[in-house]
Amino acid sequence: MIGEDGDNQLSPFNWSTWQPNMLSSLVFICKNNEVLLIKKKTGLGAGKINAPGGKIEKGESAESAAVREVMEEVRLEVSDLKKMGTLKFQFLNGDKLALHCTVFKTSTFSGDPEETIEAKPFWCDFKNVPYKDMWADDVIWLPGVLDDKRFKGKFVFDSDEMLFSNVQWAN
Ligand code: 8DG
Repeated sequence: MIGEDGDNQLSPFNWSTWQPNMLSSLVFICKNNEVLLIKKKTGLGAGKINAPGGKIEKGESAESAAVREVMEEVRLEVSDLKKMGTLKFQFLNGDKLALHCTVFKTSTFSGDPEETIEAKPFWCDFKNVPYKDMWADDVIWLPGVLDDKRFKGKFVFDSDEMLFSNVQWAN
């Protein structure tokens, strides 16, 4: 079971009334000890290494958006997605994006990853994940997800700079 949110006094943001203004999903596709990552070419986080994923559209579930985004970005058909956790991001800059992201993992897919206009995919050994080229929070929770642990995380960002992080792992 995932524990209660323990708000840290140091957060520059009051989480008690937090509401997302955008929903998204991410999918970590695993094969043996490798995970499929992408160099994101467009949109939020362009230039960073991430997993396939993106916005949830009206009427979609997090899971169906995840399946659609993987097909759009890397041309793989994924199924049997396991929900590993949730991420809450509050950005203090610009439009003050308040983004909720559902993180999935699967090892069931068909096809070979292909580069698209949105993403350049590559398989990466769990031991060589390029955290320095990823969003600053990923190093906190992705190792646990690759190790099959479930979590909830919340983060405050000013552009690319992470000002606050709080991650709770399932017991
Ligand atoms: P679209 O394809 O949905 O139209 O738009 P996009 O620009 O490609 O993606 P988006 O909807 O803007 O979603 C941004 C993606 O980046 C979404 O999958 C969530 C993910 N993302 C963040 N912040 C972080 C982060 O700190 N770590 C990781 N791993 N992913 C993040 O927005």
